[in-house]
Amino acid sequence: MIPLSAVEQALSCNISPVLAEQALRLIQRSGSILLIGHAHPDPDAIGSALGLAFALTEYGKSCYVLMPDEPDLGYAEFLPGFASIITELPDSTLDLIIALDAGDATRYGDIFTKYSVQLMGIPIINIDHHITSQGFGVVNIIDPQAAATAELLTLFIQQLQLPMNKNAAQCLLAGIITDTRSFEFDATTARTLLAGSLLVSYGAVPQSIVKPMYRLHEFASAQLLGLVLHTLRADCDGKLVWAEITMDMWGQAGLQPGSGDDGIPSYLVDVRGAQVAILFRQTDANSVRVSVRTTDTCDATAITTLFGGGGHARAAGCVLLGDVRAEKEKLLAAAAAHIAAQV
Ligand SMILES: [Mn+2]
Repeated sequence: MIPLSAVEQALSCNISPVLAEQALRLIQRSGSILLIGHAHPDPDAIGSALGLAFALTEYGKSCYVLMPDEPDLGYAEFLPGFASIITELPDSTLDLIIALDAGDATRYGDIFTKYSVQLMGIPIINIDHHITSQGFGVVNIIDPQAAATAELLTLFIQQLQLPMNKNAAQCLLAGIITDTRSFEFDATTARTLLAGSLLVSYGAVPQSIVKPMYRLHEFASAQLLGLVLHTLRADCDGKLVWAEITMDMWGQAGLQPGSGDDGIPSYLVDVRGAQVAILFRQTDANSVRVSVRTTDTCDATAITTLFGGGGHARAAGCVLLGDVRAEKEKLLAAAAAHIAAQV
């Protein structure tokens, strides 16, 4: 194995020493620690909580990993400890809360309202990487340079000299891989890769995360993709591409309407030259769900908000109701106008 001392060294001095010391003191004086993730938890929220719980358990602490919503069962395939996740507060004394992957108490579903009495007065360490986060704990470790909360926790564990182990490393690598889509997104830095390197040296296996997360799909979904690609169209010199899933396609592929189509919008936006990719999904006679993906300077929300939807610049959605045929034409015209408005 390649000696990692340089990597370990680079990862040991990233968090403010004052904050690291305060966090370590809170952890040391606590016997029982509650780790929580945000509403509709993604693998970064869950992997961060499970990963830190593995490290803190080895450090001698009793840990509970609580999520405000039932996590996607598919994540069990690559997250050790998944079965230990609880969605109700345990009936135990708690000394410390560590809130992960969101910087505002309201982002943790109903945890702080439903359990306001039980959680009152328990100190909170808040660890997050979102640029908009203010932090709501007594100790706030917020670093928007981190591509994932799991990257920040890798630094945290390293700097506080908490015990890293194979399970912790696997959970944290899952958080980093999913928040960067396998180290692809702009947020990925040299430090992100160093964190990944350290986690792999502890036994985390990238393929065991990447394959189930991004590549494996059901036979029925592959059949649906085949049907959808027959409807693929382009306009605006190939800058606008779209496709649709009609009502009968779900049945032909053996799927419930609205299921098994994950990844199709991303597939469409990867057509070379596409700036806006749209997938229309008819799930009943009177409504069409629309997924918009963009590249370059296009903003998906500039299109979806015109139709009462929302989302992010790269991925957004809306629902078309009423005369869905006419609404589809309107949305395509809005997309073409948005593309034409880019310089
Ligand atoms: Mn995250």
